[in-house]
Amino acid sequence: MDKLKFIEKLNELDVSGKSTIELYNEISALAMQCGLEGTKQIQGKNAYYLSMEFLIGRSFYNNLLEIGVLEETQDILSSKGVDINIFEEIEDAALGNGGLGRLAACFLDSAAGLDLPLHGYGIRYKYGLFKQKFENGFQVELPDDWQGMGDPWSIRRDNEKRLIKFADMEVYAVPYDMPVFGKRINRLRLFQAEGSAEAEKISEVLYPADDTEEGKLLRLRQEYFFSAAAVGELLDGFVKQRGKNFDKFPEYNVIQLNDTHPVIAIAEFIRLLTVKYRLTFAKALNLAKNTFAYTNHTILPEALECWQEEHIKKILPDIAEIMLKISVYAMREFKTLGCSKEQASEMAIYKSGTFYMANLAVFIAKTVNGVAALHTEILKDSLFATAHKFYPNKLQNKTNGITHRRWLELCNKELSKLLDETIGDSWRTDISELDNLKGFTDSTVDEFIQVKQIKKEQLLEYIARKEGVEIPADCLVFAQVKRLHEYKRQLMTAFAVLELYYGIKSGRLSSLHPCVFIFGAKSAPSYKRAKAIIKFINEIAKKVNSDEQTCDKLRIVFVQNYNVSYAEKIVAGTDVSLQVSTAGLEASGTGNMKFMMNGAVTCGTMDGANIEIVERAGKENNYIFGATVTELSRLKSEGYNPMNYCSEEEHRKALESLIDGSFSDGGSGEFKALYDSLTIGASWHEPDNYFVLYDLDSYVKTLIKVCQDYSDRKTFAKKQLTNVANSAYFSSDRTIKEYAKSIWEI
Ligand code: 26V
Repeated sequence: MDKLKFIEKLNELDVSGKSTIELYNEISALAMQCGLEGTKQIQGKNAYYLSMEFLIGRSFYNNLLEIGVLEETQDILSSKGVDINIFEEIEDAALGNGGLGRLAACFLDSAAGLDLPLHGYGIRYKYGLFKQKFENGFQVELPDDWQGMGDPWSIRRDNEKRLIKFADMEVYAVPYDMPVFGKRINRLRLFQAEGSAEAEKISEVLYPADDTEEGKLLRLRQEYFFSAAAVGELLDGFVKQRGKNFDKFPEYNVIQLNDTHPVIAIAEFIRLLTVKYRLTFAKALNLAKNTFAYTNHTILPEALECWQEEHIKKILPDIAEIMLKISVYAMREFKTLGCSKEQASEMAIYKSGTFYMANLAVFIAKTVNGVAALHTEILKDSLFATAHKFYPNKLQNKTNGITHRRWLELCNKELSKLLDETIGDSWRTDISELDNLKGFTDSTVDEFIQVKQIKKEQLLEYIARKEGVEIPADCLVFAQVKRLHEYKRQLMTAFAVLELYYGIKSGRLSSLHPCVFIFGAKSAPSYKRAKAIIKFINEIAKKVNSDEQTCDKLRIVFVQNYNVSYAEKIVAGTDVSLQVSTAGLEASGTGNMKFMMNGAVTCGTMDGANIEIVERAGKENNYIFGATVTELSRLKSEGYNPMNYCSEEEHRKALESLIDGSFSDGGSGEFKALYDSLTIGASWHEPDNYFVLYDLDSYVKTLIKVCQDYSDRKTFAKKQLTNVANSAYFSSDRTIKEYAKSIWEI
């Protein structure tokens, strides 16, 4: 890396008359040129992360930070009359949905920072996750044309393209390489589909609608497309460098499968070894067993990939055949291990016309990991219980993490500076140094209060500009930002906030500290209930914010187009992080960690990584409420009747507001559908299957307690700072070190 050259060239740059996009492209290109100088060649063992999603966010500021020229760039540009913040109008690359994709990006960042050879493989979608806006409170989706701004951080590698074959079409996978800067430079390689118009559809959109057969096949093509391109080049590359003694392949390569989406890579690996390189099936399968590792990110059955045999046969007949062979092989192995018929059936890769990709992954992978302690226990006890019994050494826990470079250094320069002054700046390179904050003094607490206030004002100003909602800066800020899903229970927060509103209005809660609830979430375009929840919250916001009787006490805002860049502002300016999923269903959560590191307390359930957060920062410094996994399983076995939990006037009123005309769903009937889902259920589920009404009472009481506690700002700030001081564990540097040691052996 040549910093001096970059600075020299930036000084020479003529900025006059250039548009923001032109400047962005020119400065980025300069950084690429200088940043890439001295790139090391790969030696020894490398790890490869196969993922359908990489939610990298905006690269500009992050890359300049990693190259070590962010501050200089700011100064030089400012001397030329250019505010570095203008580049915030550049779109960020949203090649992912939520936590799973963002985790992949954090992992790449940490590995590069730790000098570990981890490289990503994925798809270069033409359109990332849709852009969201609200029209009359309803979500409207717009295409995310991120490449329209230029793509200065990628290098197209025409000469390394590969031909990927389907039964009915052939398509080129053309690599685009994005460097991942850190102590070393790693590579994120995204493949773009090229060829016929049909073929090019493969890399057009993230998550094509899969409610039709055509949509399902397209998704299957996407999964095979990038998995095959990745596995193909790894095998060919190995042969070129080291010859055909594949026994050595696992000594040099390990492939991490990010969820079930890329699991088809296993079948392609075996296909290539047997067909192209003429190995026996048993040998190829054995090599696969020593090469692949699998991470599970959810226990929700609807999110575990399954493929109909007819679909795979139609476009990938050889892969179908290989998977059937693996299945037969697995059944034989299960038998030798002494499995009963039922046990074998639970682990089966193929059952009556369907392939179960999670079972394929578990059978082949050397290690299978969950993403938080509770989640891993649930995998061991439920989802993969049988596999765990017969392969007791496969399952491991790797609690998620977040990169403290983006999620503290970059998004909260003020807090970072306070840390430098308090404990020295070595935490930036060795996050465990953050532990030294634990004995913080009173004066640090005062300074922290000031920092939080500054970040809050920046956030509220931004929201006022973007959303047109003014929020007083003395507010206590709550935030619930994450994908919209029923299990995450944004609807429960909506009910709770309504109860606060009615309480304030009636005078019963008149002494509450003024507060604001910030929501941010995108709903899958076809997920009706999730969209109805967005509309419901927007309706509540409209009513509450315009009520003169209460609006100096309570505000609500649902920000539009929540994304990585918005998240950077929200996590820094928030006091209370809402993490209220139904116990057992949020595998980990990573937003919870970002908030913690920026000094927000967690108000949440005993779920996912929340448990580990309060284990470290102390229950007394956070606000835990609601049913635990054990309580819920008891409740389920006894038979849960939600109507028994909303007899109190306040809860009843909140629930009924869905149907009593308090709010309008524009005549769509969607609010009634939400109401029914809670009160009578549906053909596919019991009433209130996420226990919203069960936990509502304790949720409201907890929120009131938070508001009361906040009135003693200093004591509350101590809780917040204690969270910062205990957050080192949640840096993805720690997570990556664990993967490197006990999974990848790099
Ligand atoms: C996807 C879908 C798609 C179909 C509708 C239902 C549904 C439900 C859940 C999912 C999630 C798929 C996997 C995923 O994104 N998991 C997230 O992974 C994060 C990183 O490990 C973790 O922090 C989150 O808790 C987990 O939800």
